[in-house]
Formats: sequence, structure tokens, C-alpha cells
Amino acid sequence: KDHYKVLVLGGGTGGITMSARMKRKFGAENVAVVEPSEMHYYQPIWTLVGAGAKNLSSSGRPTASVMPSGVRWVKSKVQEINPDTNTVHTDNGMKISYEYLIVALGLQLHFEKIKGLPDIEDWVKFKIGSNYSVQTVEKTWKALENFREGNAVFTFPNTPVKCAGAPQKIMYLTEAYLRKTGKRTKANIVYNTSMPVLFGIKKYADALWEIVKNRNIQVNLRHNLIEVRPEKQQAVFENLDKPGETKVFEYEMLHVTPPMGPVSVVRASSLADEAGWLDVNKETLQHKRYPNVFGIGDCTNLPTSKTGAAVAAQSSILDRTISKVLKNEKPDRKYDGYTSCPLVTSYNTVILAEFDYDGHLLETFPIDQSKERRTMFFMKAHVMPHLYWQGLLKGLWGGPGPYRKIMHLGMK
Ligand code: FAD
Ligand code: UQ1
Repeated sequence: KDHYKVLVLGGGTGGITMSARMKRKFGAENVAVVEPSEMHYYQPIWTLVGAGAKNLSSSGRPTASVMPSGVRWVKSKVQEINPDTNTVHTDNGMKISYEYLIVALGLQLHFEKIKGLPDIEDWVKFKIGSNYSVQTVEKTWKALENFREGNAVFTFPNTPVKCAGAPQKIMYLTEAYLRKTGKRTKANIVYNTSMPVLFGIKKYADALWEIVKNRNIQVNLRHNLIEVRPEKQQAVFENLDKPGETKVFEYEMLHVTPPMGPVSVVRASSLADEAGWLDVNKETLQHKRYPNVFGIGDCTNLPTSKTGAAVAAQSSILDRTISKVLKNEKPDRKYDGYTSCPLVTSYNTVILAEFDYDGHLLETFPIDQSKERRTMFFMKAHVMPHLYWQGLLKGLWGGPGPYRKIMHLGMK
């Protein structure tokens, strides 16, 4: 069969979530998902894998096991999207047509844009790691375990990224680990970020500045990693405020957050905006020019922070939008940009950031979430994985919005 009522591109967080919801709406036989990967990963736990607190194997399950039963899995890569003819070409030579298209292709990592970064097989030798990919996350832990003395350097690129807190979460974990193992006095911890701020939302940024001050962590703003000299264990940064000026940092451990960008197949299609991201309406998630096309998650140009928590909130809105479009009615519920970032600040504490498009706080719990809390760490490490596999991926978790209202009943 090569025609489906609903075709979903990508079987990651957003793709599996929407396929479960579309199965309920249209019946499994009317839904197909294009995804090449044999394994599906719960990426948020990689923060703890890189710090040696969880196993990599706990983060993955076979794609076959998360695909809603009866939904067609096309195990191939999307090669070309033609919204004018309602067709998609795949690497294995299929041409699939659709009535409705949901694009959930995530984003692309660009390690190759950093000059001199060695082949991944050599990262252990050169003390480099990155929590951002399945191939590199265990290398972070190796570098941390092998740390003797010197600089532990953490980077944040000059592009949009997914989970904007993750580049510094691993830094706090490293600091805690080195303290625990008696090596902290021999270590200098350096966070070099391209951003002009430590975090985009002031309330959380204030809390994080307090933490870096107390733990003697050096933060350099507007520092962008452009080159690694592995043999010399040096990382080269450009000063984004003074073009042409570079600064070399020696390292004993280097955590790289790679530059990121839109996936090439979206960028090359007429679905993209000027920057290459999927061009959707920020309230309804419907494509701006093709009304039978929708987007969710990291591949979109929704002006919020790219996270799984955002995908959860988007999924219930998109479900509703599609119901309305089906009935030729106007979409009514609006996505407010809800996103969340559990900022892991040690092996047992988390600051749970939650906010919307305008940077207004949308905290679920009626307590000050900018404080480091053990309860929130427990949520991140032990509750969220279940909520992900059993709730979100089954189309049963649409974000904490409704619960927030209940929790705040009778409170200001
Ligand atoms: P993905 O889940 O990445 O899925 C994209 C899918 O598209 C993939 O399966 C890929 O194989 C597939 N694909 C790509 N190209 C093609 C193609 N050409 N054809 C077919 N398929 C293709 N979020 C949180 O909410 N909380 C956190 O604490 C958190 N921590 C994180 C920590 C780290 C280290 C990382 C890396 C991410 C973290 N995130 C967190 C972010 C979260 O994982 C992502 O935002 C979320 O997975 C986005 O879902 P998505 O469906 O848009 O993309
Ligand atoms: C969330 O819904 C979610 O998706 C399942 C995450 O991804 C792993 C999160 O990290 C967070 C924080 C949420 C938000 C949920 C609550 C209960 C605050």
C-alpha cells in the first residue's frame, strides 16, 4: 500500500506520539510512519548517562516496540517531500501519497562544523565527549572518569539547540563528581557559551548565576567553539562580540554541544522558512501555506525552546487542530509555547524551568521551582521516563497544563 490518510515523517518523540493519536482518530490501517532507525531513544536521560548515573541501554527501546500496533512502519529515510502533489519519496524507492502530513523530523547535529574535531572512535583518547548523540554520550562519562587535573571545558554553540539547559547540566554533574572523588581542587571548570546570558529566563538565570558563583565555576559569555586541536588538548573559541578575535583553552576534558540546524530534507522542500525550519503557525501548528500539512517538535520554527516537554504540550494542541480541520472548522485551542527544562544541578537536585513564548513562567507546582530540589530530581530521573514511554508515546500525555490549573487552585 502506498497511500495513507495520515503520513507521519519521523518516529522520534513527536512522530510516535502523533501516530498513536492519529491511530485513535483514523484507525491504525490509515496511518504510516517513515523512520529509518531500528532503535528509539529517550534522549533526556542522556544527561545522566554522560554523568555515569544511568546506563545507555536504559535509554533505548526497539522502534518496533514503540510503534502503535497496526500502524505501518516504513523503515526508510525520507528523501524528498512534495507538498504540491501530496507525495513523499523514500530512500528505499517508495512514493507514498497522503491526505494529511505530519512532519516530526527533529533537527540535525553538525559536529563536522567544528574544525579539527577527531573521528568519534578517537574521542576517548582525546578526552572528548558529547551528551547529544547515542554514539558520543558514553564518551562523556569516560572523560569524566579519566579526569586527573586541569580544565574541564563545556561548550554551547552559536545556533538554536534542543534542550538549551543540557550543555550546562553536565557541567554541574561534572563539578559534583569531581568534588565527590576528591579531584575538585585540581580542576578548573569552564563554561564557554555563545549566548549573551546563562539562561534565557531571568528567574532561572539568577538562580544559576548564584550556583556557578558558589561552586567556583568560570562562565565566559559569547565564546563560540570553532576548532579543536586534539593532539594538544586545546579548544579554540571565537569571541562573538569581537569578530576575528580567538582564545585558546587547554583542556583535560571537553564536552562539545555541536552546532545544530534543520534537517536537510525539510530545508530543501517548499515547507521550509528562510532559515530552513518547518514553517508552521505558532498557535495551531498547521503549515502556513499547505493546510493539510502539520509540524511538531524540533523540526519546526515554533519560537520556543526545543524540548520533549514542548512536544507533549504541542501534541494535544495538534490533535485538536487536526480534528477541527477535518470538520472544516477553524482550529480553536492555541499553543502558548509551553516548554520545560529540568536543570540538573547535581546528582540529586533539579531546578525545574517551565515557561511560554513570552518568557512568562508556567510552573506546574505551587512552589518556587527556581530552587534546587530533590523532589524535582526524583521526577526527572524516575518519573519522567515512565511518563514518556507509557504516557506521551501512547498519546495519553499532553503536557502538564491541566494539572497546573488544579495544583494552583485557591492560590495566587
Ligand atoms: P526526535 O525525537 O529527535 O525525532 C526525530 C526523528 O526523525 C528521529 O527518530 C530521526 O531518526 C528521524 N529522522 C531524521 N531524519 C529523517 C529522515 N530523513 N527520514 C525519516 N526519519 C528521519 N527534552 C525535555 O523535555 N526534557 C529534557 O530534560 C531533555 N533533555 C535532553 C537532553 C539531551 C542530551 C538531549 C539530546 C535532548 C534533550 N531533550 C529534553 C530534548 C528532546 O529529546 C527533544 O526535544 C525531542 O526528542 C524532540 O522530539 P522530535 O520528535 O522533534 O525529534
Ligand atoms: C514533560 O512533559 C516531558 O515530556 C514527557 C519531559 O520530557 C522528558 C520533561 O522533561 C518535563 C519536565 C515535562 C513536564 C512535566 C511535568 C510533570 C512538569
